[in-house]
Amino acid sequence: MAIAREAAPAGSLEEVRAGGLDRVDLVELYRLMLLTRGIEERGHILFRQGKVPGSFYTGRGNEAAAVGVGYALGSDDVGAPIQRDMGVHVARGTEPWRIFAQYMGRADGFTRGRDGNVHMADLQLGLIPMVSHLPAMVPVAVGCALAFRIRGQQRVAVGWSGDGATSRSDWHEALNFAGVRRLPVVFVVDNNQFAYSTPNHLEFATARIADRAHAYGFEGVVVDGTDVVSVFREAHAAIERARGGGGPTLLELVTLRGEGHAVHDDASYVPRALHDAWGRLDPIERYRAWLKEHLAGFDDDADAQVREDVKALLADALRRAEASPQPDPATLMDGVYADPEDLDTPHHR
Ligand SMILES: Cc1ncc(C[n+]2csc(CCOP(=O)(O)OP(=O)(O)O)c2C)c(N)n1
Repeated sequence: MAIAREAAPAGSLEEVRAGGLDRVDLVELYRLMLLTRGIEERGHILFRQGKVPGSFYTGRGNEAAAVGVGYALGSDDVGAPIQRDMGVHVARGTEPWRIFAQYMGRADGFTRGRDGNVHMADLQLGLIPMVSHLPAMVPVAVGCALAFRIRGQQRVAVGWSGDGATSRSDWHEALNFAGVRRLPVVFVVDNNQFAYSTPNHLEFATARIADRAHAYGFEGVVVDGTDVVSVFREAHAAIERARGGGGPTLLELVTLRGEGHAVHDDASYVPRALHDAWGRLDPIERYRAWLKEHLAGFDDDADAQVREDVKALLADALRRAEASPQPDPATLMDGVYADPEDLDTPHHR
């Protein structure tokens, strides 16, 4: 039997407003999800055109989970998302043209052609670029939270991992340390039910991943990751509780990975019936239906307007990214090693 609390669904407009989302927010969440999917769909086309070096990963099906948490972050908070969380970057205000430039390894990408194309983040927006090693972003988020505590800052760190990554010991060490110190950190698990081809029932023996929070002294919550309003509500509550000294929360956001692990994987190991059942829970379709039912004035015309705006923005972003040059080979070693004089940590002074 599960120990973790199960989050309530979106509910009525009154309940959603009471949770801190007004009309502008509600339409913006929709726009951000469309933008997220549009970026990844166009990225996939660029890949097929041979313009994206390396492999290509998407978070299809995870748009509500990523946008919902990204939108709940405060302006001084820090996030360490993973490869399924393009929506966090988008919700935080990352410029789409720079994401396309990143995909194509251009000079205006965040890593200027270095490293994997989704190992990216705009540091200016309080996001930390991921590395491949699972679940490396989780201890990093805990380190940020410890720094905020030591400096006396009212800031919160959010660390993401996949479901498979929660089987690693460093994930448990991070949660234990954060629980012991009651650090201002929120752990988000994008539970898309598969770690590459390994299904949930071969990953953990508890009923839910969120049940594990109990062992570390804080609350775990299971959230329908296809319901953007429910995700926002839980993320906002957890972040503000952490800011107020209430310690960590573990949010398990449940979705189904909408595509293969990456473009090389046809995901044929995912049972057809499961795939079809979750296909009916597409987060964008669900939210569009919710808006049309609950938000007065959000009719087909209003919907078409948002979609047209997103389309135009992405067309412009692609043009701008295509015009970005390839990185100058002479800069190859720039940013690979830090000079001691660039560091301000005490032992480097
Ligand atoms: C320490 C480590 N071991 C193995 C891998 C190879 N690897 C990359 S992604 C992946 C599956 C990750 O599954 P999950 O955490 O559920 O995230 P998802 O990709 O499903 O979103 C594995 C095993 C890795 N990156 N790091």
